Amino acid sequence: MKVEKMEQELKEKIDFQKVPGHVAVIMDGNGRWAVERGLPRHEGHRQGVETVREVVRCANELGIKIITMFAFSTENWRRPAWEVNYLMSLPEKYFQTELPELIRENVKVNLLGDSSRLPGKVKKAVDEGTEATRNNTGMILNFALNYGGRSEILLAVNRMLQDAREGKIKGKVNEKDFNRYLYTSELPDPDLLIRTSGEKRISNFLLWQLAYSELWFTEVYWPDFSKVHLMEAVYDYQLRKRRFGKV
Ligand code: V0D
Repeated sequence: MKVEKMEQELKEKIDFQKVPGHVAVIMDGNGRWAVERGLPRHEGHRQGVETVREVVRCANELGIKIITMFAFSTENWRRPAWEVNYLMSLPEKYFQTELPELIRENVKVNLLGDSSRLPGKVKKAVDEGTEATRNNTGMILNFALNYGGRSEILLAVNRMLQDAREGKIKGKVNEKDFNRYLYTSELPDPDLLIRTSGEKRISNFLLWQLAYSELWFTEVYWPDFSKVHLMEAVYDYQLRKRRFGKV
């Protein structure tokens, strides 16, 4: 079937009053996509940025309020230096091409992760991009960069211990108190997690926040992921919610 027709059919099935408010995405399979085509791995990452653009546009059209994309994990430093170097050039490239549209579309870009340990030029690019969209009030676009779920939790625990030593914490802490110490303190938990490329794991992404999220997996590699797949995921999410509501 033609893509336009599939998009149209999905658009008619989706209940625009009940789209997931926060969608998290593990963008997996860029390297494999390239290697299967006889291309160098970085071609997969380059194509992956194109997919980010299309998915951000589509999420905005669907009325998704927050989208959080796993761009680089704390474990990814173990990759070959040339690949890490290439990946580290992407935030700057991304903002060079996308910033005008992000501003026009009123999208606010945020970073989740330890940005203090990023190379200077990456931190600068990210700071400029987030600063330029700081006052935007539309969709929130989070990039998890140098992010790990367990380190996020440990960072939260250690910051909490510091506050306790300073006498700022009285008695026991609850989930709501703990939430204030996470990178996502200002955000609701994801309603839906999408992972591409056939892997069915969380891989240290948003460990605390994904506790109650719906999980949606596809065999499709990230560079081949498109509007149709995002709409399928949203539609499937709505089917699950409807079934759940009936019990
Ligand atoms: C490669 C597929 C956007 C996944 C998408 C540093 C891996 C393309 C960004 C980005 C990457 C990050 C921060 C920011 C703006 C954009 C990005 C990396 C990799 C690793 F503020 N895509 N992207 N960052 N890929």
